[in-house]
Amino acid sequence: MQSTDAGGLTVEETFTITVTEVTANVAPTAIDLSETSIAEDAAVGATVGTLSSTDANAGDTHTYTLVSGSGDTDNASFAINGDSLVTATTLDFETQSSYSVRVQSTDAGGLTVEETFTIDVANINEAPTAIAVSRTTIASNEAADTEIGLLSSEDPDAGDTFTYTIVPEEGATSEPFKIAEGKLVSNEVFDEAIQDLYAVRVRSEDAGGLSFEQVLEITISEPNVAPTAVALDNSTIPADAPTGTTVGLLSTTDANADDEHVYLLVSGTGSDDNASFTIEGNVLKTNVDLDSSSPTSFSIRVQSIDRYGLSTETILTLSLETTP
Ligand SMILES: [Ca+2]
Ligand SMILES: [Ca+2]
Ligand SMILES: [Ca+2]
Ligand SMILES: [Ca+2]
Repeated sequence: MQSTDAGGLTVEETFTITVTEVTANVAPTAIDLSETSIAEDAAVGATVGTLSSTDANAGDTHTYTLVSGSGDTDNASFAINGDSLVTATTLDFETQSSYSVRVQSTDAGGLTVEETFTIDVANINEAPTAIAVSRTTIASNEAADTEIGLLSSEDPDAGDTFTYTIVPEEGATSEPFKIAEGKLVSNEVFDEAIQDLYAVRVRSEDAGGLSFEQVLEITISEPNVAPTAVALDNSTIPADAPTGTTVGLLSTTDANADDEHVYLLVSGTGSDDNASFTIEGNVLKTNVDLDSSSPTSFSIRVQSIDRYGLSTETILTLSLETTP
């Protein structure tokens, strides 16, 4: 640049002009969550992950909020603490394993972007909480190794598996019970006249090695006797009876009030029509299609076996209703 005065004298000087580009603020374009999985049972306030934003303005700062909109289903179960997404409730894998939240990032200039995240709750193993046995009685005089009942466990983890052991009484010299294949089994011959109630401490250990102990009470009942007869509550089959029609319910006469019975069609005298019927539990059903062209009288032979293996057999006569 040159400056000339009134007399024509000049001076020159060089100036450097720096042009600074002032970039306008633009909205953030994406939000990132550093971790999208958290273990179940984490304390309330536990950090799921850290939030960060993609923003063309270098050095811009961002604040995060949970906002309503698509994907906000589980916002209430979480909170924002600074730039951390944290839990606002205890997460239980067995109750809900996947959560959805909607997060907004607001930059220093007030421009925003929103994004939806799926949070997976990871399963952790939890200890069993209860033990049960399917039967709590055994008859006097039964041999050792008699099955008492099937053991089962309650456990928060679906599909967990369990190993059972007897926890001996301190100072005990013998153990009246043992466990075989998940069943509580007798280890001696009981006599209700001597002792009619026992307590046995059982431990259940789950597949992950966590365990629970519970005392089960076993009652000794009167000696077993064989059942004496099988009865059917209905012996008339409807006129048109397709395969699978229920005929009636089977029951057993047995002096042992709390006994249980399994029914079978067995060969022998009176078993002529066994093939036309089938038994499911204590329900007698037809095993062929019966109609007006079928015989009208049937004879079957049914065996009832009690819990300890004693049995009786009865011949039952059935008739097919004839259409008038
Ligand atoms: Ca910005
Ligand atoms: Ca679990
Ligand atoms: Ca478990
Ligand atoms: Ca019996």
